[in-house]
Amino acid sequence: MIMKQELYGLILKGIGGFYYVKAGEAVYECKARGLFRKQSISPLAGDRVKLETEENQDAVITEIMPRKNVLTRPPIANLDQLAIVVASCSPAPNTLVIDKTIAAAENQGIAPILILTKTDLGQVQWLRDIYEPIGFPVVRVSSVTGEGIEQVKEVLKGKTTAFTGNSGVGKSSLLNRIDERLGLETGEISRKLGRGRHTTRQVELFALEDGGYVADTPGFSAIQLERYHVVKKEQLPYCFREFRPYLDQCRFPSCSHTCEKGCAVVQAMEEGKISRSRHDNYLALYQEVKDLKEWDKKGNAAL
Ligand SMILES: Nc1nc2c(ncn2[C@@H]2O[C@H](COP(=O)(O)OP(=O)(O)O)[C@@H](O)[C@H]2O)c(=O)[nH]1
Ligand SMILES: [Mg+2]
Ligand SMILES: [Zn+2]
Repeated sequence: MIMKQELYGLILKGIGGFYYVKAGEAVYECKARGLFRKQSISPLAGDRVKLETEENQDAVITEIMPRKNVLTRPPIANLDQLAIVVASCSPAPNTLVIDKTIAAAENQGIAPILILTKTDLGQVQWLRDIYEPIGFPVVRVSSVTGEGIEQVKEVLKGKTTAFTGNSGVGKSSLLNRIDERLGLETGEISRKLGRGRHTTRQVELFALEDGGYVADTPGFSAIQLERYHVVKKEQLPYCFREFRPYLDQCRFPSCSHTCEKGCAVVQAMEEGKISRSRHDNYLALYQEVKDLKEWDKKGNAAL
């Protein structure tokens, strides 16, 4: 008879003090040791953990493995990619939210991908013109016509990806098209049929048929996102990847790349090598973080 067993697994979700951990093909309902609270680290979806199981007792998470990265909005660890979902219309795209989210991902070394939904309603070429030249993949999809669904499946294969974006952009609809087993609640279903099988109140990772994991996340409004500081001002310029080639060419070593004389970033923007929209959003984010006190910054390295 096995008395005590030690296992390694992946946290799929945490809810009400319980964590659901996938170890092999089984999912264990676990509690976490008080230990983590003392270290002010709480287990997150995406965490690789060590478990102890004992007969007739709750399984317990005893250790969190070192994280390769972590986001606070959405709260998740160890992502390969962050899929930033934007609707071509309804709700209208907001480039400040997009750039803030991209910066948070870049700051953690997570690859941002843009997914442009509702292409049946509009095409928004101007968004592609901003993001494709910088090297961000922009996948266009419609959950109505099926456009781009296969392409998204390809992008997700074998990777761990969180979907983020304002509520109503079509995240859950898209994920349902990718894998119908997910049965995520969408705007329409909740109105017409009541609750779907899964509501998106917390982050939950799902194993995909073709390998890899996806997390649907609760939608955040642009205003909610405003409350989360992106990155420290020293790191912010590096989180705008197209600024990087210019950063050591400014006249002043302390250049903030906002308005200084001899700023190579501003000059590149004026010459059309950096998009005005991206630089404008850099200015807005810089204003947000420039006066933060140290204690304000703590724990806010991610979005
Ligand atoms: N026209 C159109 N509507 C869509 C599309 N995807 C989602 N919707 C609608 O947009 C609303 C919000 O979708 P939902 O998936 O719940 O968005 P979420 O909040 O981002 O998860 C629902 O009424 C969907 O039916 C699409 O590709 N085209
Ligand atoms: Mg949803
Ligand atoms: Zn500069």
